[in-house]
Amino acid sequence: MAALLGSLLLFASGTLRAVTVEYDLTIAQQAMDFTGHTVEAMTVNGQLPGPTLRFTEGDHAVIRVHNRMDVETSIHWHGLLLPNAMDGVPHVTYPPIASGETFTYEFDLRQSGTYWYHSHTMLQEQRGLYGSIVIAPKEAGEFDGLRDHVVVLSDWTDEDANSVLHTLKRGSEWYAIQKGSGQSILGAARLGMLGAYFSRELQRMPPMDLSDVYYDRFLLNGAPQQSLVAQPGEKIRLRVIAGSASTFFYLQFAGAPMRVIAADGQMVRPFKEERMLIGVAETYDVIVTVPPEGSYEFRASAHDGSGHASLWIGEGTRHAAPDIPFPNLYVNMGGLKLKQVLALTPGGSMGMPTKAVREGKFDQPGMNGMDGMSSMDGMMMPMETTTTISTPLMEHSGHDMSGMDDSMMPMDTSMATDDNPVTTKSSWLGLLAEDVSSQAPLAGGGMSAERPGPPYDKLRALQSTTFDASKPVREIRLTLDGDMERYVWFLNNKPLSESDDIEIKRGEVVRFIMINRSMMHHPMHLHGHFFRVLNAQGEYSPLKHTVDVVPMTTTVIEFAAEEFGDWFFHCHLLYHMMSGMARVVHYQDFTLDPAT
Ligand SMILES: [Cu+2]
Repeated sequence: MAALLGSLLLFASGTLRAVTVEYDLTIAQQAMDFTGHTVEAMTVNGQLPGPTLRFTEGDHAVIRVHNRMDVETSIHWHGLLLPNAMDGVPHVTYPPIASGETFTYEFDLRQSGTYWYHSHTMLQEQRGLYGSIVIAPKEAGEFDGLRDHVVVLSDWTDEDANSVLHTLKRGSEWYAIQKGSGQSILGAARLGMLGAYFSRELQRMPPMDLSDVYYDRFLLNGAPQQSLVAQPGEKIRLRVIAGSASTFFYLQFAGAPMRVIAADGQMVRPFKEERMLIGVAETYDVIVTVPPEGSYEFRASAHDGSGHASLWIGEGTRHAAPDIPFPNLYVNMGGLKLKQVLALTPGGSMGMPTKAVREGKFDQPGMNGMDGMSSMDGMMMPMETTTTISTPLMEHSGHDMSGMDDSMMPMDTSMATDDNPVTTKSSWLGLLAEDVSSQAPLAGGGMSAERPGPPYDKLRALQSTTFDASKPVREIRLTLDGDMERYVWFLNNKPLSESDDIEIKRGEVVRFIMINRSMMHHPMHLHGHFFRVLNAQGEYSPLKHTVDVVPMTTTVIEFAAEEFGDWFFHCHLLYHMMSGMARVVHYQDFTLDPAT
């Protein structure tokens, strides 16, 4: 009895200590100018990105989201552990916030670190609905005395995002669907409407034109260039958030290598990095030390080389970060175009046929596949050179590769005179080009040292992250595929609309084996959980909420199924998510609120 009383008192005092922190976020359509043209953006409290929400671990958050737009909206808290009904995915965890309505989120903060929030409705994230979350730990750690500065990276196009997707799916009935349903595509999916939509698309959608879309600007806290006053010798903790819709960035500080201390909000054993790749929806905390004199550039370069955004730290003479070698590409595959090569999946499966996948042949983390590429012998393969081409900011024109040395052609030099450079006019093409060119079997040399992949093998958790060995393990194998001709993206060869939920049980350890048979990076995000990314650190494998599954590789993640609910699991490339690359992870016996 005494023990019981003791625990009750402890509980009571814990409750008393909890501080309630309240925010009001007003979402509105607002004219903004990033390019010299005024277009309508979507803002939070009149800002793009939205305000930084600051809390301390253990706080009770009350966040009222007011929708002043003429369309429905939603806000999802990316990376936060919270009750399912507070997760903010329309038609999955709650009804959308209708025009003129307010939704009040309320939850306890069970974690600390750098996170972010964004709309989960249609393509609104591309239009500006995102912002940062900083949660201080209950007890200050080694780095908490440092000054911190939030860095939200994003990509901007003046083009309406629906028209971007329309272009990607040219010939589709996207607008009809949108008008007809008046709901998000997720909602449509829940209603089973998308099956018909996609089957129509699969029959009649003509091939996309890769060169129609590009980003006008890359933004750092809402502008291409920012500066930060700092003292020589000062150490600053940058909380870097990739809030972009579809852009990965290379991060580099001109002053000295960065010290990486956290990934996806979780502290890791610190390590130094000269240049690092951040995937869409990931966060990294890095410490930079301001050199004795001058202003030093912290640069975020778009993965495809089409531009960058900068934070100039310190005052005086400017010292720029180096340009990153352009992802050069040479494609002439015996009449095949790049998009046709990419369209080889899932049919060709790039050397990873479904039968072999089912037999578990590709279950180990790391590089895979490409056996099937032998049928393409004699064709020119894309490749990456290490030539640095200095491109002016936002220069989208193609680059001339006529000076390319024949000896650099890895597979078929007989075609070297038939120069047919692919221009990198579009971000999409650039991303694709990068994906193709960075593949070891294709490029002959893998990702170059100057264009590294994600730094996952260096991420080491501070404590062991293994689970109780007595728990049952559920293993789920997922192939990541795409059909570029139709611009449909799949998990296990099915888009969201044609698939069942992924069912799991409370108390299990769930292991996802993700086998990427496509030529694109897919930053996969699981709502409401942290998962271990199995890597070189073994027992100390890091905990993340988003992981880039690199082209032609297998990534294995594990999580404890302890967060009851229906949780969205999807590729965080916005247009992939909207084109089918998503699932609902459903806990057995969980029932949705009927209003949802
Ligand atoms: Cu994807």
